[in-house]
Amino acid sequence: MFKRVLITAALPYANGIPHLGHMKSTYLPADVLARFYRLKGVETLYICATDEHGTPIQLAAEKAGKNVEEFVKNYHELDKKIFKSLDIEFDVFYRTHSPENEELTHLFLKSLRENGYIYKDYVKLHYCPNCQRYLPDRYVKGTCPRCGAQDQYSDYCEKCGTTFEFGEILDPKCALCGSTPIPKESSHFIFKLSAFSDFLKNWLKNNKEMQSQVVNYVLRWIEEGLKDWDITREKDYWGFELPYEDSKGKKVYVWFDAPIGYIASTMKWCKDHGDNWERWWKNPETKIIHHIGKDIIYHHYLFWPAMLKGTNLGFNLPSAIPTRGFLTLEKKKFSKSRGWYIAVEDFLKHFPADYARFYLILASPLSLDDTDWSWKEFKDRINNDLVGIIGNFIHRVLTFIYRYFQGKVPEPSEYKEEDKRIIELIKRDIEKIEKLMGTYRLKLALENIINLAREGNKYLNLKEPWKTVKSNVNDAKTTLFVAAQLVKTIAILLVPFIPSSAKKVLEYLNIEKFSWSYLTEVEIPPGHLIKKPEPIFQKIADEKIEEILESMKTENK
Ligand code: B3M
Ligand code: ZN
Repeated sequence: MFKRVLITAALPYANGIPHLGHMKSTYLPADVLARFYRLKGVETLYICATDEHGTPIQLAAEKAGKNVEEFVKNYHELDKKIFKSLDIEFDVFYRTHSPENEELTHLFLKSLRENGYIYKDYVKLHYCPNCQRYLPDRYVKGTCPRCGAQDQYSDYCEKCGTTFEFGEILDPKCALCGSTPIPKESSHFIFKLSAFSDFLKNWLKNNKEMQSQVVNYVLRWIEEGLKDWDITREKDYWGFELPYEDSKGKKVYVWFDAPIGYIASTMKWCKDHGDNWERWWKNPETKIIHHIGKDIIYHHYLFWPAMLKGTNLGFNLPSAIPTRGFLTLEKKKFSKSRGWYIAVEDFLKHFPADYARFYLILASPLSLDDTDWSWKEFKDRINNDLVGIIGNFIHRVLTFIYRYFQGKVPEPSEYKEEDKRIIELIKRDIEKIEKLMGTYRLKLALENIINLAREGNKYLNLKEPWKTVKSNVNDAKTTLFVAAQLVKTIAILLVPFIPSSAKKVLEYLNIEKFSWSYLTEVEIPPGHLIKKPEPIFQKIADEKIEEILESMKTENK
């Protein structure tokens, strides 16, 4: 059994702002899970940071005419705001260009080399004789040997999606000055990933919490043979220096220090809170759960566990790596450059954060499959499920209690079949939902909560307390007592998903303190006074959605 959970979400690069697609695959599921564990009273840390090194960021800063340190700091602040606006509540949102991360990165590099997992080798690189410098992949452009597209980076063709090895790109040119680069050798440091094949295979096969869909992929990669990994870049690269005497000022590749940023950020939190970071990272009682999108499987299922293991310093390995597919927008790929995406800020101009959280979780199965954001479906889910089923049930119960019983939860009499059925259902579903959440199946958990409210509405329709209040007041009292328990249950279960709305419901219920155990251990007692309820959710008008769809068309002409 574990005692505490450390939850991470992939670190966003500090040259762009996460949009709803990123929220869906990574930040929101991780946030819901963190809120779930906090509610359960499990010691929880939810960790994130900006990922600040590497060539694309260096290039973006240059283009913006900014000093790169200033540039990343600016994005760090922007990202922080965006996450907050969607109620994504990190315990710490730190940075990879930090002293803690540098210290840890050096520790990793030293121990891995001492243990024989990092070796020096010579690699061929593009060198521009005119600029007198080695050129990173992104600084060399040429023609794709596969599809013939011109002006492609030397490692990747954006037209046909092929990745290239050194020397494959045709007619390479230096992106800075246009001259033809020549191949030149440089000494680099290589991480011996191949040495971890057996370890990784066993670890993946024996870990019951790993997503089998992903594990199958990764095992196939291992079968095909793992290649060692060049973790060095040249002197003028934006990144940490290597700590070796024989490294001549060369730099650490961004993907080496980025995951170490998870530990560095924990270290930072611990420093600020008088805690010991090793308690979180070197203790089998801590469960470490990384949330990622499907494009970075290789790094998290192979490189990262191999790095942790290879240090021999007693680091925990990840317990689970929930991995999700991307979000499409009206069945087309999100693309920032083409304006085909939804910025969090734009969404929030029209709707509250909880509406995005609600719909995105429903679009967020624990699966690599992409799912779609359709504005029409968004409207339907909000209007039918959130407003029509959940909101309606809650509001009916609260107003009946307010109107017929002066806001006092009535005293029940003997339970009949229908009443017992609801009480049983509550008990059974709390257990079921808890299991689903603990195994990262948040979409199913939320659907189950919607279903509970649906059952609640059926129950009210069957028992008709608005009629029985005149003809059989004891039955009306029993109904509303039981229904009040269900409202409480639904509200607490919703706290991780739509925290601000769920807390509003709890406020109307006049419940100040609550936790997961309150679900099963505490009943709202007869005589408990509730507050005057107001509807929590508003329906979305058809015109609003048409307006949004219209503006997307004009922006995308
Ligand atoms: N910065 C973002 C990405 O590739 C990358 C994640 C790092 S996680 C350690 O999605
Ligand atoms: Zn050049």
